[in-house]
Amino acid sequence: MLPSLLLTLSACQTADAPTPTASAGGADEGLAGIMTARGLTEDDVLAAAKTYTPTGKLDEYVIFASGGHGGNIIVIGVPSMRILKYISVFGPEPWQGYGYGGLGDDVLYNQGSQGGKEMTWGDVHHPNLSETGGEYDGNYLFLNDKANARVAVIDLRDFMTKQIVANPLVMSDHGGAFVTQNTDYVIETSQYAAPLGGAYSGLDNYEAEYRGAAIFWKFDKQKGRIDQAQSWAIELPPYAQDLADAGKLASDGWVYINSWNTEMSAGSEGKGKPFAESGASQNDMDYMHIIDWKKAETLVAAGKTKTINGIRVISLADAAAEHVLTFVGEPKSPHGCDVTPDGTAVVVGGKLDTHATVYDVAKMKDLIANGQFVGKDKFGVDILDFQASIRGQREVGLGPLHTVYDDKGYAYTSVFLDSTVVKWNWKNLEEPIEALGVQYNIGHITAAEGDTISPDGKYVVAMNKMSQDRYVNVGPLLPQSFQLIDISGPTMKVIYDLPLPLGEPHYAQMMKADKLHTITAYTPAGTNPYTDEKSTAAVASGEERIERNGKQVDVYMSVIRSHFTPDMIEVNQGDTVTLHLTSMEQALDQTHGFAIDMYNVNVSMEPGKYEEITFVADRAGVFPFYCTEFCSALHLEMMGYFLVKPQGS
Ligand code: CUK
Ligand code: CUA
Repeated sequence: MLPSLLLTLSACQTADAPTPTASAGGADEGLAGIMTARGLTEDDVLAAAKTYTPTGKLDEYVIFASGGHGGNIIVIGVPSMRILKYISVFGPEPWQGYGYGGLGDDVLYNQGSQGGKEMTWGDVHHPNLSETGGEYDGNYLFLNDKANARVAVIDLRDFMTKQIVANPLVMSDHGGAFVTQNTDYVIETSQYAAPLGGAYSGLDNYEAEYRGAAIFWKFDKQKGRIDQAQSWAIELPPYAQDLADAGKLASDGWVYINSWNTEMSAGSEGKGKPFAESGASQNDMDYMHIIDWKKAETLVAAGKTKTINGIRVISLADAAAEHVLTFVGEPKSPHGCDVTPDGTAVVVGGKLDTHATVYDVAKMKDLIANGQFVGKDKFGVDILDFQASIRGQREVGLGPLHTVYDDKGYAYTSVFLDSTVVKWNWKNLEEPIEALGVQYNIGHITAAEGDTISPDGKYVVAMNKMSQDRYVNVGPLLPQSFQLIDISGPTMKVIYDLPLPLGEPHYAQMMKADKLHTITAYTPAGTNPYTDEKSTAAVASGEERIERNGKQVDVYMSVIRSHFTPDMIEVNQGDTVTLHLTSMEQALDQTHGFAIDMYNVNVSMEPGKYEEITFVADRAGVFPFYCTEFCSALHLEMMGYFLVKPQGS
């Protein structure tokens, strides 16, 4: 294959380039010369040809990757692996002007506050795209914050965080933010148990009073927001719920959640007990939680709930009695929980096991419907027989975590301890596996259209925790590493390494880029991105003004290449100032910024955007304001003065 590739590439170059020589490595030396000089193999050149994207050409897929404790989303093009954007979600970010006085402050600091505390970071794990009929629809992206138990809604028309919902029940989440196949619900499940609602109780009461929960956030597709009043939750035992997945097609109406602490270890508690590390690893089996959410909906509708911190909760006792919640054993210290594209099976990987276990959805449904249980747990939840619930198990290596799927019936499992991606046939467990080494210690794995009912195959990405020797050493805090893997051929091949230097990605989803329907400007000019409507305070040219009402000063300002109108604002120290900014632009990429020196005020003014900033002019002096985006030849001149007269002058 390579000689023909070489010929093709050389032929393209011969018109105006010298003949390849084997000697040295300038750009004029032709492909063979460059290969020799750079020590490239045929596979390297093939990988480059598969990923290199010439200037002006667009990527076929976009990845939305969690930014881990960076609290953001990283948007990456595939196959080029070019980073396209960071979307700030749970932390302030200056480029997007998020968290520096503008309208986004309400989302970040008000909606996002927990227990009266402003949260300025998040630990994000599982981005999930909205779905219609089990396919990504390109409308919204949801994201969980493990650290502060929150869920965010990102609008994919403008890639902005539009809502943060603070979970009022649990202190920590992990299984989220997963969507049902028509995005009726965004699901968030707890991780570390605590008394629901945030009350105090000592660790001696762990079993009696600590709990987990699964929260079903109702998504209003019309408004593009979670409707908290229509949302509800299910109380769960304190078993450290882990990953979750929503059923689809054959399993629509069901949710599956792993757990890893059925021992109910609360750590050493300073009493010589084992750390959670071993305390939570005693049992050979933990419990997969099988949730019948359609039945749960009927309990909620019938008022069989208690209200905790404003949210309706189905009690653990009711959930057990009504088989809203049923358990089945899962080996050992399970982590990933991934429903197959057809919805007929759920694959679970055990961190301390060597198998991937394939649960059969139909068998589990029948066992529950027929009341065939092998016992109850301490909380009265019925347990299914493990062997009767599974199709089988496949040995995949040490420490299987997460599984994704292609279009040919193969599963791709990330195997942490072995540092491999293992391809196996989840319908024919006898078929030999293929293991590909990755660098190093893979966590999640993502596949093209992988969580839909029709994955594309083509690519998976290994999301590795360690990069070690892969990149130039940038100090002891190393980047994580994504490896793009071509799965279109008979064997898997790593074709690109991408360092991820801002947060530790956990999960990601990869969607066809042509499913996006992104805007290039807010229309009409003066549109508030958070209401989708033209602000009543937006101005047209000629309407700019400054209005004073006692100590309240309202500035109605237009923003257009290359000036702000008005460009001089004079107030008295102690005045409350509200700036109403209207971008008059509509042209592609004609973005301005607005920052006031020394006032920590900074917003981004994309074309047509309305922004609003309220602050107290508490420091007297002369403060230039200026445009932060290099928008024109006279960008530096796009400035003005904010004058604050000292008190009593
Ligand atoms: S988790 Cu991090 S690698 Cu939060 Cu989905 Cu498995
Ligand atoms: Cu507007 Cu620079």
